[in-house]
Amino acid sequence: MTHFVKAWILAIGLILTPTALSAQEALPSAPVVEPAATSGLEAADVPAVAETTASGLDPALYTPMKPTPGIGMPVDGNIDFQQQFSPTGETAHWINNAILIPMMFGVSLFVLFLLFWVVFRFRRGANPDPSKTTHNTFIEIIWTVIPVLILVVIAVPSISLLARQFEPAPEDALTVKVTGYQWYWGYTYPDNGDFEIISNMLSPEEADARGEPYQLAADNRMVIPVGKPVKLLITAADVIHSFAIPSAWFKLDAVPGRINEKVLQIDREGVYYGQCSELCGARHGFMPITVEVLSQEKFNNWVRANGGTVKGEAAKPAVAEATATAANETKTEVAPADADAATN
Ligand SMILES: [Cu+2]
Repeated sequence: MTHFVKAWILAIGLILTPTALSAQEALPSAPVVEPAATSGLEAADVPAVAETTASGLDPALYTPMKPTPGIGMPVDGNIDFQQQFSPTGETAHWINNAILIPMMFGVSLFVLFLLFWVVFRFRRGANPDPSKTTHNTFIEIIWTVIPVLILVVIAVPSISLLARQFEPAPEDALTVKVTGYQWYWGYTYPDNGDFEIISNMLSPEEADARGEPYQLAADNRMVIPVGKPVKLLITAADVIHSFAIPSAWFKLDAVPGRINEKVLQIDREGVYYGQCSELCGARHGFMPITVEVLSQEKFNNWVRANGGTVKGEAAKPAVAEATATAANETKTEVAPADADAATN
């Protein structure tokens, strides 16, 4: 009887707890940092009404791209990984689908077959006089060698993939510093005048108005050029966060007092979503990551719209874009000799 009473007390307690603890629900989605800190020049002069033009940046230079449904975001009912858009992601996805899953199926079916075979063929009724064999050298070699071969087939591509994921970026790669804060992200562009983008989650209404998925969409995006390795320096200002973009096969912890480095490369223009992936406090689930991948030319314009400087170009914000962009195409010639030396 006491058991019964205890169980009921526990059950009622459990039912009530979530309402008491759901601090996340109670908190408004208002950003911790005022958006004015966001983007240097523009933010101050743009009136609040301009919110509807999304970023508040000069629309002649940059208009936020609409995401493609099902690309760079989770898809309802999908049991596979998200579609991959980075070189390492494509390899990893291929290893999973072409090597690991067939092997898992093969091994499972083989073991199931052996099990049924033993159960039916060697049951007492069918096999009244069992064999007394205790050793069979040939079979013992087979069941050692085959699993070893299976492990080698898995190890070779997966270890080389692991190594490739942590290869340092080329010397001339664009650097973006990513900082995790409770509970939003900051993106600094040291190669482009060191401006910082503060990125907060959009409210359901704002996300809807912009045609973006709620809880994945952010007001200001991290923008990178397409098809180029970008060096991300990842850190945090308060507690441990984790910067993750599933469709780029990217995840790295953001640790206060430490800078973690990893290359991010996305080979298709578009919008890609991610989330903080290290439990970091009450609003951990509300600090999404939005990455917009643009052509080099559009990326340069975005940098100018933020009052930044384009690499290899004198600090003269918002001049004739066409000539400036043309000059930029040759921007990688910073120190070719050094770059070569570093890659070798
Ligand atoms: Cu976090």
